[in-house]
Amino acid sequence: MVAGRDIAVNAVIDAGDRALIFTYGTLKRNFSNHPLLQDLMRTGDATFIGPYRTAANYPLVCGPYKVPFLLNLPGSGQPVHGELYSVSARGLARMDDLEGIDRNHYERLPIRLLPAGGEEVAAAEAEVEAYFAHRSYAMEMWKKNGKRGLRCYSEKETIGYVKRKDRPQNLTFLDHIRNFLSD
Ligand code: PCA
Repeated sequence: MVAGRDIAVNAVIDAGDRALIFTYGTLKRNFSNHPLLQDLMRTGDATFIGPYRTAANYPLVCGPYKVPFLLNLPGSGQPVHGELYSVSARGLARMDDLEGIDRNHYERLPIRLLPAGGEEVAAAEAEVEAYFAHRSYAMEMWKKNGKRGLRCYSEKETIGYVKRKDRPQNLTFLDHIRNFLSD
């Protein structure tokens, strides 16, 4: 890490003791899990920082029920666009719960970002984390998608999206993933 870069980050994003989380899927504004962030923003446990994109290429793919997954295979795919939030410890715990961190659905890992728009912050970079597909199925998910990644999870990718409560309840999230991968 270059010292000058740290200073640039702090000048743009004063996150304090809050976590910086890059959202690329259903947590984004106007997508199905955004109400959690709205809740957190109401109580001051989350703040929208702005649109960002990944500094490196990453695969962004859809899995079962059109659930989006960022795969921790840097160099493959495209720069991925999303939204950056700062969140409190309490907010982060709720997001980790939603993303099944302790159930091996997703894993929260560091990612490097660049501002997606706005020339005035073009020199700044931010060190943040994102929810990646768990490593136990990431490579298979990439192959299953024909090694074609999206640049952005947009409205057209949500066609066919099935909310968690509307999925067969006798199967776990990981069961759905296994079925999708072996289909
Ligand atoms: N929610 C998280 C990870 C994938 C998803 O749908 C997000 O939006 O970043």
